[in-house]
Amino acid sequence: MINEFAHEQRPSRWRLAVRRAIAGSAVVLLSATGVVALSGTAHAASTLGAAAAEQGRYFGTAVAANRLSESDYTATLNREFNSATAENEMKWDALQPNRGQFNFGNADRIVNHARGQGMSLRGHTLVWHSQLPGWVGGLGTNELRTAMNDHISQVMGRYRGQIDSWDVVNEAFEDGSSGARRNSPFQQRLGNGYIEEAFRAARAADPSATLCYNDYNTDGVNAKSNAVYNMVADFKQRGVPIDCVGFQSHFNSQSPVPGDYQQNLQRFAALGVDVQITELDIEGSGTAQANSYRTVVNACLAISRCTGITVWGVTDKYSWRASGTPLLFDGNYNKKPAYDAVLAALGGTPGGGDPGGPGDGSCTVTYQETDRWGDRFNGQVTVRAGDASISGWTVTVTVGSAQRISTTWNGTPSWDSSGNVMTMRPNGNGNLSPGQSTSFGFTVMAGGDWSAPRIGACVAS
Ligand code: G2I
Repeated sequence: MINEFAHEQRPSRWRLAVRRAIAGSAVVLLSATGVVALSGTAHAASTLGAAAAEQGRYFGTAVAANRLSESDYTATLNREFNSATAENEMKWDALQPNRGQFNFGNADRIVNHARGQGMSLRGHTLVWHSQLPGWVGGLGTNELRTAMNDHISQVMGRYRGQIDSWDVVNEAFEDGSSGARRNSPFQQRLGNGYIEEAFRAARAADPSATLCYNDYNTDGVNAKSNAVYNMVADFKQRGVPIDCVGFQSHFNSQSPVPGDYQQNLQRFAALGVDVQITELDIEGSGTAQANSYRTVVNACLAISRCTGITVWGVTDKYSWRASGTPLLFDGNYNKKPAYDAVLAALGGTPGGGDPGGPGDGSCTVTYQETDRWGDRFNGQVTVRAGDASISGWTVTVTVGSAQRISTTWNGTPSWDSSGNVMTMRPNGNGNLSPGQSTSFGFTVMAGGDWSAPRIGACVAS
């Protein structure tokens, strides 16, 4: 209960970071979670992520682990997006193919990549009837309940504090006019209460994560979205921990952006949950596709509780429906008209005209504690270039008087006379292209003080 209350009272980790980034102040700010994001933005944003951040939102994409080795894919991902969702790697069949046997390798690859780039993460998905390994469907009621709760606690526990939002339950309602729950193994064995149970288990597993219900064909007001709406209203009224509703937003000519899209998302937000656009893709091309994307972005921007947008892939060529060319980059990673429309709707301006150069760029920093032992912890600072390339950066790290930095890596440190203020400069990693990031790290001997170091604003050169 205390956790639910605390959650209600404060914005998500992402929101905090965004607000602080926008503040752009040189004053050192430290969030409750120990994540710091500071910037001195001087340019109109020229990437989706940077433009969305200036609107207090994230702009993310689904990521496939096996594409991260393709340099064009990764360059586009890193440059344009500031949030990532594993397209398949966090589904039940990928993570726990046999009971009690967890395979976190591919999920870890995505988490590590995203965090290394300073991106936030959406977790997709814990309880879903699809991509469910055979052993789950064969369990009886009690066993299934145990397995569901175990899966939630193991998976969310592994990534506790690292994943901003989780799709706790996915696609639990039938299509069409019935408004009924989908007849999944969970529904059959555990009954209507399984959704509530999953959300309660999720809150216990990571009290700071934003917990979402996620579905498709719920984008406009219809029987299915009404059923979800009634469930969310009931959960809020009874104190069942739900923080967010995800609207997948897979559109094509048979299923275009509904005329009441904004109104529908708004009525959910009015229940006291965040709304997120979680799997956006719109089949088509040219101006028509661009117009539909613009409508979606404008709807989100018009709703203060619409906290971000995720598109369901980086490039058309790897889309789950590639023939419909539904994404923002074509198969050669060229920006499509839909990209230009989204960037403009977010208030950004196309880049390319600004070659950057010394003193022209800006950078931001984020801090994370990456390890902790009995007497010490490791910290990592990620430095990310803004909209122009930079050729150098300077960041100060101030530790408490009882603390001492014993080791550093990937940077060139210098110290003030007290020994508590370290000024870090590059060690061969000073040249960053727009949106690119690098990290340096250090070990802090805690001396009994486990508070996070204060990270100064990034100064670019
Ligand atoms: O179907 C579109 C999305 C609808 N909402 C939930 C999402 O999780 C879902 O994503 C898609 C992925 O984009 C596909 O990539 O989910 C599909 C499965 O339900 C994914 O397709 C699977 C194929 O079915 C597998 O054969 C394949 O091995 O992708 C796997 C990895 O490429």
